[in-house]
Amino acid sequence: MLTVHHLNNSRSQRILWLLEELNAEYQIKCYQRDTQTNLAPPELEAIHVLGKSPVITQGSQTIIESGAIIDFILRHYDADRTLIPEAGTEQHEQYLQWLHYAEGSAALPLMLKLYTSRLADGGAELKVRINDEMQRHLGYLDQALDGVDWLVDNKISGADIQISFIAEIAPLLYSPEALPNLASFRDRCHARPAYRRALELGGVYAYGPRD
Ligand SMILES: N[C@@H](CCC(=O)N[C@@H](CS)C(=O)NCC(=O)O)C(=O)O
Repeated sequence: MLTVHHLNNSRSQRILWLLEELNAEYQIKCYQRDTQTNLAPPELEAIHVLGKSPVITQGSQTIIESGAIIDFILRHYDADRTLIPEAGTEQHEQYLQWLHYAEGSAALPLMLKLYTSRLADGGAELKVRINDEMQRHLGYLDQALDGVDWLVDNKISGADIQISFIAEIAPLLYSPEALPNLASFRDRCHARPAYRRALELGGVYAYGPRD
C-alpha cells in the first residue's frame, strides 16, 4: 500500500490532492511541525534521512521530491492517463518541464525571499536580485497561464498540481494583483472537489482557500 508521509502546512498537501484526483488507494501518516521552529519532527528522519515532506513509501521503495513523487504516482496509478500525457508526445515533454520547473527554478526566489525577510535588515543586499528573480519567474508563470486554464494542452495534469504550491505561496510574497492569471489558476485548483477532499484529510493548511 502506498503511504504518504504528510507534514502539516507543506508541499505534501499537493500529493494528497493528486491521489484524491485519481481516487487511488493509499494511506496517510501525519507529522506535525514543531510549533517553535516550524521544522519537521525527527520521526520523519526515520522514513528518509533528509526528514522532509513529501516522502512516500511503497513496499521496499522510499521516494522523495514532490516532482518525482507525482510522476511515480501517475505512472503507477493513472492507467487511463487522466493526468499524465502519453510518453513520447510534446505534451509529455511540457508536463515534465513544469514538473521540474516548480522546484528547480520557481520555488527558489520565493524561498530566498521568505528566509531573508527574517533577517534584521530584511536581506537588504540581496533584495533587488531576489525581487527581480521572483518577478521573472512568477511573471513567466502568469504569462504561461494567459488565456488557458491549465498548463499543458489546456487540460489539467500532474504539472498543474505541482505548480499549485507556487501559486499558493506567491501571494504571501508578491502582489497578487500583478499576477491575475496565476491568481485565477490558484482559484481553479482550489475549486476542484478532489482538492477539497485532500484538505479535509491533510489537516491545517495555511495556503488553501480562504472560504
Ligand atoms: N523540493 C522538495 C522540498 C521538500 C521540503 O523542503 N519540504 C518542506 C515542507 S514544504 C519540509 O519538509 N520542511 C520541514 C523541515 O525542513 O524540517 C519537494 O518538492 O519535495
